[in-house]
Amino acid sequence: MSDRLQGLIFDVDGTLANTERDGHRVAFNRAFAEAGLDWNWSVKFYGELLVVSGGKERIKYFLQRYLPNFHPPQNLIDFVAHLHKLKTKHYLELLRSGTIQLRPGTKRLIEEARQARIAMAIATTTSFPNVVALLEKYLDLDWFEVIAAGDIVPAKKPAPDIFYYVVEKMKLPPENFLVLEDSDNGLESATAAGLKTIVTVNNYTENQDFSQAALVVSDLGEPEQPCRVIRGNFEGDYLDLASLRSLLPFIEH
Ligand code: XBP
Ligand code: MG
Repeated sequence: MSDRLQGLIFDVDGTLANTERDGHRVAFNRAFAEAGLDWNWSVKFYGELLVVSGGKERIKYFLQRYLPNFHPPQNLIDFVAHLHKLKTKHYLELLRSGTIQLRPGTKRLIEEARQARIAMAIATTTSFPNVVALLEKYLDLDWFEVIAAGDIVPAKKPAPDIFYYVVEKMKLPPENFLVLEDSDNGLESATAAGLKTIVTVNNYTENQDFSQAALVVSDLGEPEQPCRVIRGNFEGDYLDLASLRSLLPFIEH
């Protein structure tokens, strides 16, 4: 079994960019206002709702848990789909306005991986248009062999479906991948798919359980902006391909 690093799989929200607090959450609130609803998800409350991956699933969870007596003006599925369509429109506007930036080290690592001909993919719960907009704005769609997003699989994270889908498409052994994630849902999903995972935490996820991660850091770091190691065996200031390769043999297969 080779420990050679052959593929990197990136989560999007919270990993490539901190999109939730000032992106998705604001887009949801603008969609609710446009639909004439007085719902407003605060920064703190949205953190509670992030337990559910998937924007449509998150709206349904919100209604079932917090507004059980709400009667939608049409059948629930169509109502949620309508709200989510509005939300995605607002999210794309926010993204295109430059509100959201890539996290430290993400573009540097991706460009290094490209030079080294490491195969790269996206595995995200967010909707495909959101991924395309982010990658087109800051990176390049062509750099990713597979872009697996949103409803392309029947079950969203923490189910392993999205990572199984990517590994199957990439035609590489699971043990030769490393996954970059930010949340417990994402870590659980990747781990269930037999993939080794590095977690870069953010404000919403820093207190979650990452005991199954190969390494937990504040972010990928930059030479002039060192990352903070939260758990695991790494002493550098930033994660580059050499650091990722050094992690491979020490992770339980
Ligand atoms: C994060 C999610 C997504 C976004 C909202 O995805 O759970 O649902 O919060 O996007 P990941 P949508 O961390 O896997 O990138 O409204 O398009 O679902
Ligand atoms: Mg994420």
